[in-house]
Amino acid sequence: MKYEIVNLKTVTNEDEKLGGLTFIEAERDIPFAIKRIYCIYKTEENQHRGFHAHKKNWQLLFCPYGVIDIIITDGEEKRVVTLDHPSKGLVLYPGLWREMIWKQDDSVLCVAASEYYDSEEYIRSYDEYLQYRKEVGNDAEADTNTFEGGGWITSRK
Ligand code: T46
Repeated sequence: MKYEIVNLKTVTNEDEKLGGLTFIEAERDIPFAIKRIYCIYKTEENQHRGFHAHKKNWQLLFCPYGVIDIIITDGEEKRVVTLDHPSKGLVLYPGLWREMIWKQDDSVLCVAASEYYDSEEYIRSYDEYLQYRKEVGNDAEADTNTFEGGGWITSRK
């Protein structure tokens, strides 16, 4: 299952009241160029979102405020990655089914995506997803990008 947990570069201030700063450089810190960024906010604890896979999109997910569980599966294996610090990012290759659970009120989910929005590249039915994986196999997670940057803290499992 192709995903990466990445350590996003973060600068903290000696004066904690000033807060922190996290930044991401496309194609250096993450293995794709960014075409789109969106955020999900004002979501209450225990809400579930997602329930889809992308056929084309590479995505970086991170949570600058709060705690969000990201559940990912390729239809066989399942992993839960908890985004609980602004410096923790999750890179999802295309072809993975994902669900998100808000573990804290008002947690913010930020997503950087490799493609412009296209509703046609979503799979929103889990049965359809399993059928897609059956037909396409591991090519669903095709590793077409090359990446020679740094900053990974753990690699795909
Ligand atoms: C994901 C999770 C975390 C757009 O017009 N452009 C966009 O770039 C996006 C992301 C959405 N929209 C419109 C399409 C829908 O009418 O916003 C509405 C809500 O989007 P959606 O139903 O896709 O929301 P979620 O929570 O199912 O999924 C979204 C992202 O689409 C998805 O990629 O990873 O948030």
